[in-house]
Amino acid sequence: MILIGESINIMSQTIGPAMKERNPEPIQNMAKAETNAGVDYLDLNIGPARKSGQEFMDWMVRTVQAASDLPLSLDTTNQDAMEAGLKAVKGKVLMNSVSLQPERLERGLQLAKTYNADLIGLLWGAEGMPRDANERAVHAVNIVFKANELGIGNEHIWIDPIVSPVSVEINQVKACVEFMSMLGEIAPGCRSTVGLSNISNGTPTELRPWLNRTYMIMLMRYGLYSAIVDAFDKDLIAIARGNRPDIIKVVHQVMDGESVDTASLTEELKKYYKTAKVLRGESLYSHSWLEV
Ligand code: THG
Repeated sequence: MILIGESINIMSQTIGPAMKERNPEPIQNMAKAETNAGVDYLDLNIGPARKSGQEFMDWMVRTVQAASDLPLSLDTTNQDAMEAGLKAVKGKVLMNSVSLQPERLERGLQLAKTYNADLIGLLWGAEGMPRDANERAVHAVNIVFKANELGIGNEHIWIDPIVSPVSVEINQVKACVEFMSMLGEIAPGCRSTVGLSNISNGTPTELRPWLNRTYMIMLMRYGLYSAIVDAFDKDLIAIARGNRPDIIKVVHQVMDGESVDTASLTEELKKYYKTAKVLRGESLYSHSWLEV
């Protein structure tokens, strides 16, 4: 799987202020730390960047590329900033993202074409968040069709079905997995990605990794190609790299409705079992789901 480090991000309490002050050192240190943690791309999330977006993204690209050789994912809704980043970047690049709002779609696809960039096709429609797997499917077909019209091949499109927090709406958690299981037939040859940590937004910090890792395993089962992740979660990286088949086995057993002898599981595997039950919608989410 392709892993994209999420930590260079305007919302971050440590990196956000450095970004606003154009202070390169903390950002470059973070870029190096994520690179050493073993991810494949770095996401540069400058947010909406309504003010001086072009200068901001240009500066971010140069700052990070002076510290890391990894390819970048340029994360902004400001299309002028996106274009400035695409101009500044050296090497392979991913546009994060192109969504289906009419005013976004056309220009976003044009930019991808012009700069020969891969793009994340974010399944956010004219009416906002898709309600279920079918609405996601319709959006996916539409964005792939429009991209193909411009001569952009499916291998350049990374579909993002939009992960939403388990603490908010379990049906959306299930819909995202269901959609992943359909994607290969809907858009053959397309790649996929998710903002994985979205699943645990609003959850106590120390518990978030259990949700992130378990949900990743569920999506990986249906061919998830990449994910934007916390590069510093060592167990998550180990799972993504295929080094924890024991964990994957338990999560698959829950997905298949197999009965699991929980008494024979280690404390660690029990946590994955409980978390998988929650993410399947078979136990109710609460902040103390690992205790019950
Ligand atoms: N899809 C796509 N891009 C995305 C998302 C997506 N980009 C943004 C986001 N979602 C993915 N990136 C993050 C980055 C950080 C966090 C979650 C998702 C996060 N950070 C901690 C927090 O906010 O509490 C820690 C912040 C800090 O370092 O202080 O949760 O869905 N295409």
